[in-house]
Amino acid sequence: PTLQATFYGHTYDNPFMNASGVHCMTTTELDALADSAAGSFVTKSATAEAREGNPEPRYVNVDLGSINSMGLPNLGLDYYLDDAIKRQASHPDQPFVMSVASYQGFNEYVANMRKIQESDYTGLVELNLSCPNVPGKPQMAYDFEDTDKLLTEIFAFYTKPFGVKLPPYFDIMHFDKIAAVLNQFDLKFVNCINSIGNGLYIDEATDTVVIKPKGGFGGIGGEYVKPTALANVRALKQRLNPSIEIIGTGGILTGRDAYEHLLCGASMLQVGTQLEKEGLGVFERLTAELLAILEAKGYASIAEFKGMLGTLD
Ligand code: RRO
Repeated sequence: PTLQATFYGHTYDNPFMNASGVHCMTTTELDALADSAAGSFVTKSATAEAREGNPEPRYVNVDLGSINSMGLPNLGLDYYLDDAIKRQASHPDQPFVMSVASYQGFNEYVANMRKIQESDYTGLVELNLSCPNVPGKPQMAYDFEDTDKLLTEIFAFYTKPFGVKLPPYFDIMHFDKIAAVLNQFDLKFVNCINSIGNGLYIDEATDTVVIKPKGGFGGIGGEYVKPTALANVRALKQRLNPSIEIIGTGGILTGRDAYEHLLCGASMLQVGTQLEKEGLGVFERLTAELLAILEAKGYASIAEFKGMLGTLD
């Protein structure tokens, strides 16, 4: 069988990518991702100005996942834009993804997208509407009206391909609402999910939190989040225009986890916590494990089962 993944009209060797934030801060880290077994990759979410981020410790791996409150540390939009412009010629047929966020809120999102529109970068952008870790700043995509306003303003001038990174939703009505907002726009993809925001992990030996920012509250990733991630992939796939593809992110530790995201309708798959824990070798392991599942089930390609989750009625 083949693990070839089709995404936004392009064919990738396999569906695996890093999740933004992991192994993608510098040109050196991005070079290593580009040379890895991953099918594609995404850059660290950029803000208009470079940022140090929150005080450390701000990322901790735990048994069943991770907790982070990085606070958008990044080298600034100009750095990632320069890197992407130089890099894009090396990936003409499998474009990578540039992640863009905002520290200040609404106006900075618009300004960042305007700068990309006016640049020579022609590739994909992932607009991060879901950072949970900036003290005092809400996650944009939990505000349906603001998200609608923001996308309306961006689509008034932006002509290059982009998608959005969403936070997890936990109510059927919220799936309906975000889908209704997103379906008004010619988005190329949505990425479900960012970390589950503002969890709390307590160290058993010391009875204290494990990360310093925000009194220990941070975004949860890893095994903890897989059922929520799968539900969000499935729910958005069922509700979005067929032209909007899904990137599945959350709880991918094994080939089986990857397979389940694909059953729910994901086209590409991103690995965050497990990449942080295991390093770039995770992509060789995951591709081997997913390939073995296709072989065992007699599938020749991902297209034969993508989105075909069984239900009991
Ligand atoms: O940098 C972060 O604190 C961070 C971001 Br921008 C995000 O989107 N998701 C996350 O878990 N951490």
